[in-house]
Amino acid sequence: MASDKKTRRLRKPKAKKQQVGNGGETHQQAKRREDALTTDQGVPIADNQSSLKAGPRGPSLLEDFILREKITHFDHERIPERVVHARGYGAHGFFQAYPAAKKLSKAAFLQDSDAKTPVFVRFSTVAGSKGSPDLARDVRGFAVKFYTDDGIFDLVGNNIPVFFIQDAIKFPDLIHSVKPERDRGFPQAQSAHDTFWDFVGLTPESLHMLMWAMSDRAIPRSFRMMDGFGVHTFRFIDKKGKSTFVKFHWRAMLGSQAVMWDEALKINGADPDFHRKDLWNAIENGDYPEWELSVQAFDEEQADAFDFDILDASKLIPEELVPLTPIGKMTLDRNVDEFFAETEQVAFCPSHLVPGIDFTNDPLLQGRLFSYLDTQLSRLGGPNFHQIPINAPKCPVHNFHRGGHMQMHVPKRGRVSYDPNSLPDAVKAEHPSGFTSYPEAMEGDKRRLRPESFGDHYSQARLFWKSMTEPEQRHIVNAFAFELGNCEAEHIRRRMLGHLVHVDESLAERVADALGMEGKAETIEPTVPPRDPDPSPALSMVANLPETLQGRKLAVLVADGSDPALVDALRRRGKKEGANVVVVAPKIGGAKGKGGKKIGADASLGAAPSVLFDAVVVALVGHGAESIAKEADAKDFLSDAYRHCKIIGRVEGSDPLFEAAGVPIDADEGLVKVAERKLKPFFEAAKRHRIWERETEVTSAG
Ligand code: HDE
Repeated sequence: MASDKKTRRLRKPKAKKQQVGNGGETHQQAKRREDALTTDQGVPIADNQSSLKAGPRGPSLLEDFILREKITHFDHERIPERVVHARGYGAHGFFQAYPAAKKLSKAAFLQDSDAKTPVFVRFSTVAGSKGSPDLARDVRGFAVKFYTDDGIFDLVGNNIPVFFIQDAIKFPDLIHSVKPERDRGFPQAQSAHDTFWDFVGLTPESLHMLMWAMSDRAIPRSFRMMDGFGVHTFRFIDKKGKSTFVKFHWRAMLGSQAVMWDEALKINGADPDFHRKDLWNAIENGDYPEWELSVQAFDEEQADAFDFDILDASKLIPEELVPLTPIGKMTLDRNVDEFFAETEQVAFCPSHLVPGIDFTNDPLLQGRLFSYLDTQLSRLGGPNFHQIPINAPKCPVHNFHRGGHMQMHVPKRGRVSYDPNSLPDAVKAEHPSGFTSYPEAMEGDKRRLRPESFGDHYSQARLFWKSMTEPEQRHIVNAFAFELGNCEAEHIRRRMLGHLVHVDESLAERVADALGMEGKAETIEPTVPPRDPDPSPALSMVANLPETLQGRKLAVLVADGSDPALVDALRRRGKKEGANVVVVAPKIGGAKGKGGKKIGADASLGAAPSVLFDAVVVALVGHGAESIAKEADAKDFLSDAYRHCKIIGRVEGSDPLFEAAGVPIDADEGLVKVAERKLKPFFEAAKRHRIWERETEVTSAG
């Protein structure tokens, strides 16, 4: 009986009830073979909607190679994320050298100022995993791949010019301490926990970098508004073989800008893709971001005269000591076509170098030269990762490497795969202009030592602190208080306070005060007593902020009754100033403006809090103003803009919202009246970005 039932179930239903494919009529069939959906083997697929079954209700058949191929490919879609810098975003562009560059280096891409060298850049955070939010407090990676005529040059830098450790052997310890704690698997993308502060507190060489990591540099406003640094000292080699030491600097043409900590926290909630979206949109809109590449160039004699070691990556060279020499400009003008194929598979290696550039003996750099090639083997599956299009040089590649996982290259037929050779199909030979290492003299005993010249851990931390403006110092204090406040172990906090005393006593006191730990600093004896360097004004972001609206985002808050003519005028003026004006209305469908005229919205209030913008205009009138003033989102929009020290334009009629949000209409020069014929004062003020004096009025939390 049972088998009878089974036969019945499998019996073909009557033709009219049978469903084939996705239901026939709605499915667009490709008209031509070239447009056809195919398997990976190129076999055209007739039905991509249903798996192959015995009867309409199954079971599925093992022979369904189309289903199995599709699912198998899907199962293997992910590759291991980068062990550090997992969260990142990339774009294509080009680099053009300035004429001055060729005097310093014979590198092919620095010789011709008319030539455009293609580049690919990937920006990243360090600690978080691939899905972590963009605005974590963290160092940002700034890695540039130059596809030069002489091969690939990777400048794999960060947005901070120094590093936590001096020797590569400490890198796994540093990273294990900052990553989620081993037993509990949290926190994600955060240095604010015991293990990180335990490690750095016991590693005083990290003090200088900690000052940078606690500063606003670690919460950039945009990748486009972020400087980059090569960190290590490199060498440039000129045509005669002369070596000049260089430190690489990328300067953002839009200026170096940051968000505030409270903004960062809120942006992570409102738009965790804030940075990647910003870069993508800017490039799509044709606002191509640019960076100038400069070097600090110096010779052996100058290097010997510095009171720090140029091989120590925890030190920078103040620009007042060695000024920047601009050598070219990079423009990013093309988004990727496929995130995975390009941004995820791009493989940077500091060991990718071209003739005209060379390494130094910086022990951190030396370790990196091994690490990156090694990590690509496990991430990308084998030694042929250079054949993936994003990694492939754009100049000829010839050698006798053979085979390996996923070998794509089919050389011309021949027998020779060794060198030297003399058979007729013999191919490429060594070339006199090929890469040669700078013949630096070497001497010394083979030992595991830190040089004494690496011993001063506090002087440059102090240099950084002294170079900051008042608001920047305030933010550093608040960041230390936040991070150490998240440490459960009291001895870890006390130890850090003990280190801060050597950076600056007032810094240590302010942090202790914020933690409620006055007088609790551990006594720490520095190995080398700190010096008291002169400040380096070039290090401050606030002091060097360009007064511009270029690349910034302005929100105009409207509701029913707002004036469409004013909104148009704001859009036009914003565009002229290089800003992106976004109209925010209670509903994405827009508002019914004055005279019944529709005002289109770019975003709804719930989805576009003011933390996503650099300045705001509140353009409310009449009953629209009265009703929006009752909404929590609207009150937060305005009170946050105020708290974050932004320039706020106020259109007459908006007062109910100001009252409801508790924002005084004339508290300071950042609150500016706006009318259709009175736009200039607002746009001029908005170029200042923030009114820092307001910060202490509003909150001590920064
Ligand atoms: Fe990295 N680093 N790093 N790093 N690093 C990696 O390589 C490493 C260091 C930097 O967008 C990894 O491909 C060691 C300093 C960037 O794909 C890995 C040491 C600086 C990126 C690695 C350092 C950097 C990485 C992980 C101490 C600034 C992302 C995945 C000796 C100058 C590149 C990968 C991208 C990535 C090792 C220290 C910058 C594991 C051992 C200093 C921008 O190889």
